[in-house]
Amino acid sequence: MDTMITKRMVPVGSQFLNDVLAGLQAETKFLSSKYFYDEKGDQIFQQIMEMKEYYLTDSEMEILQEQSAKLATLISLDGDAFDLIELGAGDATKSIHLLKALLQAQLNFTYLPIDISAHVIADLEENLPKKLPDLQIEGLNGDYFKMLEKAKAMSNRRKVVLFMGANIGNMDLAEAENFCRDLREELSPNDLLIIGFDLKKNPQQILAAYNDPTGITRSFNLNLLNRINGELDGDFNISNFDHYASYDPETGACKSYLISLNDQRVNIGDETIHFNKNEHIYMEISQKYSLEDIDALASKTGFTPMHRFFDRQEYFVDAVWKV
Ligand code: AVI
Repeated sequence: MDTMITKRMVPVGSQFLNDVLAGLQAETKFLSSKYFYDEKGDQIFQQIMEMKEYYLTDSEMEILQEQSAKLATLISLDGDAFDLIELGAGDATKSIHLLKALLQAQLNFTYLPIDISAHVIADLEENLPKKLPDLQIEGLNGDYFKMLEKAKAMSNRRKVVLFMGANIGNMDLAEAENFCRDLREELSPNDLLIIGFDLKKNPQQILAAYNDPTGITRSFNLNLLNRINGELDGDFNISNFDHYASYDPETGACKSYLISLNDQRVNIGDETIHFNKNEHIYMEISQKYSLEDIDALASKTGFTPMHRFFDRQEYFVDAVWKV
């Protein structure tokens, strides 16, 4: 009875269900890391960002804390009004430093955070004006490109787009190229893109960030199986899977997998998936870039590199590209 109720709760043809089944029925199994972020996944990601091994957050935070005034000068160009559009704004803990610097420089801009989570946007609209009373904010809840279209329809002011947090790294190189090209299509001459990349560095350091000894990243990956159990009527036995992370210094691809620890069957709704012992599910890529890779990506997709902001250790870069 319970099962029937749960099954009816899964909308037939839901995108999540379709993507999960397509991934697990493929010859080489995969799941999309975009589904990591349910409420529990958000909490675990918060813990990841606090881990000492996960240097990315501190590095980008240092850039914004220490170099936002310079970034604001660069953004202001000829001083005309603009829209600052942030893709995947989250709680804006990093971008708040830039917002402060832009306000301090008395620039005329509206902050348009875009996020797929309505909850995130509502929080930003409620809390940011308490911290920055002069801020003009217009939150946009939805898909990046649909919301960009909406932002363009709202005003014809110059656009400055922020895409930080190394989120571009969660796309493989071909996807990143398509994404940047699509973004370029939405922008006009003199618009800017500020985009965060995690840099290629000592492979041990990169691997440690995605394979922490406390197992936080492991639970981040396994949580997607829990999510499938809860939302798609799955019966994964989580203890039958382990987390494996790899980094290839030649390509810069840091990948994570879940490994089936034995031969097993898993039901998801009416479908049954077979796993062989040691079979892997490809979960996520966190692509690392060299400066040459970044410039090549810019020029292949119609942008001109304008400036780079590094943290002191040069682990991370926020690149400023001009259309
Ligand atoms: C959100 N994204 C940039 C993170 C990253 O570093 O690829 C997600 C993550 N996965 C494991 N740890 C962190």
